[in-house]
Amino acid sequence: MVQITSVVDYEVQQGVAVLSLDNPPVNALSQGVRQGLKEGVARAMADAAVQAVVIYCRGRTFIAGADITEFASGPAEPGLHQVLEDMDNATKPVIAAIHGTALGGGLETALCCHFRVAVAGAKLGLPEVNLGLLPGAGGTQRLPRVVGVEKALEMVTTGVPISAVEALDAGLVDRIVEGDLLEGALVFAREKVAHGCELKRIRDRDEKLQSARNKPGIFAECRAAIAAKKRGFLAPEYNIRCIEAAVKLPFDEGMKTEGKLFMELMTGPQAAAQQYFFFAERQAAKIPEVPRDTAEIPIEKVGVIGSGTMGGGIAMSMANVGIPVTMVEITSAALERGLGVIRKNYENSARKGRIGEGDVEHRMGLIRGSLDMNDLAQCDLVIEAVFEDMAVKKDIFTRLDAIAKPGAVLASNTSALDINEIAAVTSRPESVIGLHFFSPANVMKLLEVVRGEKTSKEVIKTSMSLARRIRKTAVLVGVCHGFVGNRILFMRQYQAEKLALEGAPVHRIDKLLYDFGFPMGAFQMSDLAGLDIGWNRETSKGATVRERLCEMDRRGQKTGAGFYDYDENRKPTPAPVVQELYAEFATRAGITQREIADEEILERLLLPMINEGAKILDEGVAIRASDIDVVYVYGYGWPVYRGGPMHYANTLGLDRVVEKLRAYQRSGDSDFWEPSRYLVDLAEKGGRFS
Ligand code: T1G
Repeated sequence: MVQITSVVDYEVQQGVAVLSLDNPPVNALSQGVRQGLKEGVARAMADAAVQAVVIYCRGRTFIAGADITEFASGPAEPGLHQVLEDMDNATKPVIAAIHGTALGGGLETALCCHFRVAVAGAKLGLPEVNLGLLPGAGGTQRLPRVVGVEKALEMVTTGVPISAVEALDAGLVDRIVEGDLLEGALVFAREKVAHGCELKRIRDRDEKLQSARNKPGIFAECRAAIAAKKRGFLAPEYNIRCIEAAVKLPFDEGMKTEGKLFMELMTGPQAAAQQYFFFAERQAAKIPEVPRDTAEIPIEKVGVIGSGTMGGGIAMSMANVGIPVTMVEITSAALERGLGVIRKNYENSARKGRIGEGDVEHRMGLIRGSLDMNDLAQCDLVIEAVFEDMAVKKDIFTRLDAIAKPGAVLASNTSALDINEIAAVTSRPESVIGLHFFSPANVMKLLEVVRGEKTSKEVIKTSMSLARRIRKTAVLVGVCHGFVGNRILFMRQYQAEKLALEGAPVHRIDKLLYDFGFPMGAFQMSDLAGLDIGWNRETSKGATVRERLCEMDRRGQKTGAGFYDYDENRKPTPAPVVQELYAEFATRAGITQREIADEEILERLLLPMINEGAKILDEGVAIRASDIDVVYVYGYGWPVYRGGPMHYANTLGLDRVVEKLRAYQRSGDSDFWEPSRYLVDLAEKGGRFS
């Protein structure tokens, strides 16, 4: 065995040179890996005793891509292109032995091997689009030559990997290896040597491109298919253009197109934001004061109190990963309704092919309904998801405290109320935590884990781990009204209301947020949630536009009208009555309505969000600025290609943010616009949100 670099060694086993990579955690293509591959291939080509080469990775996975941590500093020599060029020109068979995930530059490396073998559980993909990039080492030129243009378009624009079995069918993998991967790869290599094999390079294959030349419409179809989901993103379109180049241009010309478009993306703000977010999402899982070896409470049985929209969605989140749930309601009608909605959701998913037919019954079988809270006595975790009223929640936690077994985690799904106040009615505040799911709870990725003052480290660790298990991204936050997400949202909604009063039409306010990249605007979002949350006809006094709309039975999408009128497909159209109401309220408030510029509208919506984020950091309610960004991208639809409010503030420049806050402060509402002390200090030091 020869150590070529610290992360690559070389050993000849009966005529086959095995290049073993060992660069934890994911064998990313660091400088040492690239150096080792380059020198290892050269050594094998020069070694007369070597008749074939196997590229193998130790640890959890085959190469998972370029080393993203190197992007900021720029790759050192040898560049990946150089390494892959040598490999592509190898004069002896080179076989990639794949397990785990061959992603990005990892798959591009495997595409420069003559053959690829994999274990059945392996996955292969080009997820660069998720980083705001495109495969920059020949992936867009080689992949379509192997799997065909349609499949390649799907893989590069979605970033979703395919299984080894699917790859075998598509011709991307030559053999699925049973048993030991390296052994299987060596057997495959020796067969190739024994029987002789043509060393045809993928770059020289054209048959699959030819069939695409006869179907020029496939690119337009691909663009149409992703238009809605990828609105505002640059990378998907650039990936498509590279695949188009592969079809239209000779290989080397196509490579030039790929290189040019790759650099345009790599040097642009969207890639920077999405690469920032890649690490932000992983940072959120790290809780400095909760060591990795903190004990976890095993969660085998979950109880959910409430079978409404939230309770039902939470129950589904658990059942989706095989965790049995007891869902408690107070009336059988409500319980039946809740279970009926869950079944309907599963049946819809099965009809769309998202889950198998058998999954419907299997998952429904995991959710047991009950009208008796005592049925929660053996649950390891109970999540309360009832009406957003402190008195109701206190009553439930008082009863739950007497029923739940010792050590059970007692969680509230409250979206804003004080977890400490809820914990205080129990004898075990150390076991009480907030698990704030976002609606629909079985779909939205974000889970705000709200720690009380007395919540134990074990309960925090358990909650963060459970989030991962139910395929959610958890962000640990502290107690304040609205925690992180809603507290920041209150600021945006407050300004949206003021802008509407001052004369900005609600549909224009919403369109600016939509064009910024949000899935919908502030008023459309209110219509979706329902204007009557917390509203009561008996006590309503018509004191706000929202109350007046509720009194007019315009309570949002569910009543076919709210801030907008909705057709049978829930398509919104501006409602003149809304503007009339705002004009009436403006007059009553002595406000002279005016034409407000787009720039002012957008600044007044977004800057208060940044300022509130700074206050949240200053108060320690969030651990780090990037956690706030994770909350906003996964919980509120902030466009990931803008990174999140705190990353966006960095791109604006904190000094500019403070200057604009102060300018709005001078025009009134002084307390609201007062810049956070933390933000001002950071800006004065020329700092950024880290
Ligand atoms: N570079 C550097 N670090 C990486 C990394 C990468 N490519 N991928 C993962 N990590 C770190 C991650 O930050 C974490 O670190 C640890 O590994 C475990 O990751 C030229 C330009 C492989 C499916 O986009 O999708 O190739 O927090 O928590 O859930 O065309 O990581 O432990 O310190 O995610 O088991 C293309 C990105 C790059 C793949 C494993 N490749 N990675 O998931 O673990 S661009 C990707 C993933 C490129 C070429 C282009 C996942 C995973 P820490 P993890 P996981």
